[in-house]
Amino acid sequence: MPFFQESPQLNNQFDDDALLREYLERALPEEVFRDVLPEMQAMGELACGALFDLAQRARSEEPKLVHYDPWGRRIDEIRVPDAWKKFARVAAEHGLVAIPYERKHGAFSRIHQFALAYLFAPSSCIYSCPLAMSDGAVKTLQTHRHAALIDRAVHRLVSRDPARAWTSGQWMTEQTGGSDVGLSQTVARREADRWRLYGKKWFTSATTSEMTLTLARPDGNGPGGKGLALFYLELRGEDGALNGLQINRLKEKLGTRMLPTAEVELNGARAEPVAGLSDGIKAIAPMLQITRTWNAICSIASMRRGVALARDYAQRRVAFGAPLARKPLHVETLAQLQAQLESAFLLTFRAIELLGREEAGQCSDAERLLLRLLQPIAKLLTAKQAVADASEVLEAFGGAGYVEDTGLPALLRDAQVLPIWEGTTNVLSLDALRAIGDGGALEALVADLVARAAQGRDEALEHPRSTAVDAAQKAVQWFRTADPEQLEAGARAFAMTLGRAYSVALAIEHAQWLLEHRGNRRGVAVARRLAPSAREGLGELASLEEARAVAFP
Ligand code: MFK
Repeated sequence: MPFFQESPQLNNQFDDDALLREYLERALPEEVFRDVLPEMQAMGELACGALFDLAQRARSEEPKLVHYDPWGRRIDEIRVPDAWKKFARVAAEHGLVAIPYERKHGAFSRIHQFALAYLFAPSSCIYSCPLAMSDGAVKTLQTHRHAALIDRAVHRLVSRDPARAWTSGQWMTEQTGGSDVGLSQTVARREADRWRLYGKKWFTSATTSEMTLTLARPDGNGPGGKGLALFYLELRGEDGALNGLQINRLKEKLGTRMLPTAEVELNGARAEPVAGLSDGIKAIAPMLQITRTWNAICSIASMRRGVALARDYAQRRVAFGAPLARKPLHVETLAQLQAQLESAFLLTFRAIELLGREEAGQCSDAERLLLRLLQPIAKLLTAKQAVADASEVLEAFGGAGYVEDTGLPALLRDAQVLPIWEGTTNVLSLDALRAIGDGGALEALVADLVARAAQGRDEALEHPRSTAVDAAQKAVQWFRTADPEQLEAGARAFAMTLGRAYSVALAIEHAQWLLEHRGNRRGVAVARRLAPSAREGLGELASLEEARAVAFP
């Protein structure tokens, strides 16, 4: 008899997700939970059904850049696969950008939005990217209270009507700039009462968007981020022609291949300042905070998709006389993947809870500081974990995980962008130091960690509690005694230690809730499994001299 392996199957991605359901029941008031439940179930069904099938079928399709029309006119048109348009339609109709601005559920609106995004993202071929930037653009225009631009763009960015909905880009990266955005060379000139931009943007994501926020240096301004200004730009004029832009080429990327990512040349593009004529990096920070939160959501969504597939496959695949689901070492591997997902999930949604409270005007000063610090920590930790987990998930499928037409390799390739865009792990680690430097954020994190860990009243939670509190206190002590060079060298280990210790505290809180409301000890097992991770990382750091000798032998 021929031997075939069975492909993994997905069930409704909401009904099937114990953690998401428990979290929403815990975090939302009962009437809000009841209200959002049908939307979650509908998105959970799309994510395992129509969208999943579409993403699987279309996964090898890519956007095309057409430079000329048949008669020789330069058009620089990016043509996207039909699947991409379908993802756009579903996203608009389900309000994935609109929900936090409609604010139907007050401070809980961000949880509502991001729980849906968590379900949508892994079946969307990275349509989450334009959604992230559009959300960030609304936030930024509203933060700067630019009435004319709000009037012009916001109702389109938050529209639930796919025919009216716009998306936004976020053009920051230049050849000279990269992470060091202050090196950007694009200039802004005032010409006949209009600002026009000249320069090259080296990476622009989802370049089919109708508008973008971007940075340029007004003539006469000094160097660095201070000399840049934040501009609003529409890609096409009323006649449909590009607005003083050329799209030079699409990038050949490792993953995210349905997402059009382009090099764009600005040859006098008309643009509008959003927030004065300097301090552009500071002005675009509200956008970064939102896109980095989306990045964390996409990271945990990728982890969740991987573990869902691997878990299902483990019931089907028989090897060495039994399904993998009965093999102790495989069970152990799946348990570790699930625990890591739970840790990253709780960290991300804690930042989201605070974001929702801040937007509803309910944040205390300490919560605002905590939010500022959790955003880079959640981004960097979840992104790194998503790559490691995707690699583990592929391995759980053996050779099938390495074969293109299973769709599994895309999990790993798409995950690899998560620690890169929106700030690399090192850039984000330094941003965590920047957030702490302003004063109060570290104290706020530790106080919240101690309070949450203290909720674990079950005896079995004592060890995770003391481990998390100890790790955080050691990290604080290290921070207070390190010199500037040590601080920079240790920034990544420090940020990760804080994030892991805080995640253990969140896992303890969740475990206690599960015990009390479900009589279920899974959360206790998760918290105990995660506890050792809080101790990783911040050991003795070598001196720079020593590190240099090793790094450059
Ligand atoms: C799927 C989900 C994700 C979707 C992704 C969307 C597509 C991808 C699009 C992109 O990838 S766009 C490119 C992303 N690029 C980056 O994220 C840049 C990475 N580099 C950094 O983040 C650097 O830290 C940074 C450029 C901000 C450092 O620049 P500087 O010149 O050293 O900044 P500086 O002088 O420290 O800060 C300037 C001001 O901004 C300061 O305010 P003050 O002038 O009042 O002192 C900072 O406090 C403030 N600032 C910087 N980062 C901030 C911030 N404020 C709040 N939050 C932050 N994160």
